[in-house]
This record gives sequence, C-alpha cells and structure tokens, in this order.
Amino acid sequence: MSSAKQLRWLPLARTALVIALGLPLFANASPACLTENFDSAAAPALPTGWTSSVITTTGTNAPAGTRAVGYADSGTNAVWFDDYNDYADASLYSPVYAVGAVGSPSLTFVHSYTLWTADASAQYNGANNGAVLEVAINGGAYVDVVDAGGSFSAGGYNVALDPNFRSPIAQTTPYTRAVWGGDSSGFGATTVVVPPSALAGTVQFRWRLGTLGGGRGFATHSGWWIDSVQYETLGDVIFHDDFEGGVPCPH
Ligand SMILES: [Ca+2]
Repeated sequence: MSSAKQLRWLPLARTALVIALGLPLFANASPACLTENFDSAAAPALPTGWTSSVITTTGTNAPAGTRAVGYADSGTNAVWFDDYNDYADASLYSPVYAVGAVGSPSLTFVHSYTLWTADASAQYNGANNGAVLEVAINGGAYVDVVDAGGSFSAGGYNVALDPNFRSPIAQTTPYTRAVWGGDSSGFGATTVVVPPSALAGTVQFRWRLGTLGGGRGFATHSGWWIDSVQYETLGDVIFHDDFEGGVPCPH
C-alpha cells in the first residue's frame, strides 16, 4: 500500500475504532416516546396522571385549565385554558417523566392561543394575558423551562408581558416575562429540549397561563389550547422500566 493510500485509510480506521469503543456505552440508549392526545377520557376529565389548578382573586367562574371538545390538533379533544376576564393563574400539570442518562430528551406539543392584549399605544408595552411552560426537576420548585436551562428548538415565546399591568405570572422588578401571547393564528408545534441538569432524573411540566382581563369572546377560539404532547427520551432510564426499549417519536 502506498503512503498516499495509507493516509487515506487512517481516518477510516480511527472512526471504526471509535465506533467499536462507543457501542458498549450506548447499547442501552434506545429512544422512547410517550404521547398524550387527550382523546381517550371523556371531557372534561383529564387523562390519568394529568392535573390542573386555578388560582383567582375573584374566586368564581374560572373554568381555566379544563378540557374541552371541538377544537383540537389531534382527534376531537384538547386541553383548554380560558382567556379569563380577570386575574387568574391557571396550570396544567403533566405526569412525572423519567429522563435518560444520555442524549437530549425533548418535549413537543401542539398549541393554539388567542390571548387578550391591549392596544399598542405608548401606555401598553406588551402582552397582558400570557402563557409559559415551566418545569420541576427532580421534584423541585417550578421554574420557567428556559431559566431552568431548557431551550426551544421550535415555537418559542413570541412576546413579553406588559410590565405596567403586573400579570400574576410575571417576575418582579420589572414585572415582565417572555410568554406566548397574542394570536397564534391556529395550531403550531413547540419543541423544548429538556434542561441538561435533569439527565438521569425526573421532570414534570407545567403549562401556565396568567390573565388580567379582556379575554373571553375576543375570538372564535379564544384561550390557550394544548394537544398532541410527545415526550421523547434517549438513554438508559433508571426509574421506570416501561420507558426503555421503545420507539422514537414520529418527526
Ligand atoms: Ca387531541
């Protein structure tokens, strides 16, 4: 073999060696996909393992976080948050998901939002009603998925809260926060890569909507509609055996 041919084959031999050494490390790294389309249980019930909560200052007539029929990405059902016409802090909670030890686990869901926002005059500087995704890692406190180290690969936040109105989900000083707000013009997918600090642990997601007013009746499909949730992990999941050996989510 000439010296030129030896040089050409050297990288291939090195690649083969890396693959051979790598196989034992990733032999158990099979993808697993958990899906929830909210179509199996009778509305307004949520599927097993899913819960919701609503906190309002007025106490009554706040159906946010319930499940409705008729406007959906998959099947006939989606989870619906009312674009409530007063102060409300409403949440939908996923089951606790195990996170593999390797790879980049991700959460994808399809949502539609039409949320009240005041006009664009100088007095108003952003969205009034806004929606976010939060995560609790290893049973800890809920924090915004971006603040926790997650990153949107599609469909991230599109606007900030108006600091003049102090949304119930705003941070303090200043009273703003990146959110989904305004009108999404129909369903679209959001994908977030799970914070790396959750690897080999657990995550629980919280879809959260804060409202101040306006809202109801603003549009045909007012509110926040969540559907077609896919949680995908890659790696050796040590907490729940039923996560192992699955198939990847459809992409
Ligand atoms: Ca559905």
